[in-house]
Amino acid sequence: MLMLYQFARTWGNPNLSHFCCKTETYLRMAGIEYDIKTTLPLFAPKGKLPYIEDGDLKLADSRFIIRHFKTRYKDLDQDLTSAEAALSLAMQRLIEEHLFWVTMYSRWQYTDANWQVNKKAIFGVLPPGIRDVVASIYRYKINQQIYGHGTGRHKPNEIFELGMLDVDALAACLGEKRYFLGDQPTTLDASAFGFLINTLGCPIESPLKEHALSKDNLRNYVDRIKAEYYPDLQ
Ligand SMILES: N[C@@H](CCC(=O)N[C@@H](CS)C(=O)NCC(=O)O)C(=O)O
Repeated sequence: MLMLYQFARTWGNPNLSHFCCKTETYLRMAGIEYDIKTTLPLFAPKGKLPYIEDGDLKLADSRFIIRHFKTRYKDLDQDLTSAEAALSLAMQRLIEEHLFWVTMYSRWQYTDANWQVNKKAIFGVLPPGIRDVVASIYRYKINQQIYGHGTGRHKPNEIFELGMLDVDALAACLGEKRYFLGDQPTTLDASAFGFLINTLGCPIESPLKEHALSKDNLRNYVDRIKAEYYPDLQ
């Protein structure tokens, strides 16, 4: 059985990790059978989650994992035109390489209250004796990443201004459609859902969350996809 390694479920959502939620949502949208093992990134082959094991194959990174799902099981993007496929890739990059960092800033740096919520959700599974030490080491490491990406060099209002532009673009791209590229779910929906639920549907408070919540179509989209593909979490 295909095994998905990811963080433990929390907050009543599929996953607190945008990338894990993206990967599991692809599996559900494509109707691929799988099992889950919960773990932490320090045990992952590339030091990040998710990763999968499928027979002898061990694969990390949601992009390579979904490429494997497409060739071995089901390609949700097979009916896209080349222009739609290009739009899908561009939007995924916006979501995963830009909006992601604004949400990371919100969780790991913006307020102490957010950090405490984030810390409990990720490191709460560790024994009390080492929990705080591991959390502090990771917080330092992730904050270095946020700075290295460039996002962490801006003022809070500037960071959120940039993230809100991403949210505006997503809201405009979705419009009143059922899915981002029409009537059927594609990889872009797996990605968008994974990141939107981790922006507007989780207990991390920020101007970015408030802005995303003000977009009725994005809020309804997240609620609809969660209800349709995660009835077990309702
Ligand atoms: N490009 C990777 C990104 C995965 C990623 O950044 N995972 C985060 C959780 S959302 C992680 O495990 N971070 C741990 C770390 O950076 O140490 C993918 O698409 O899977």
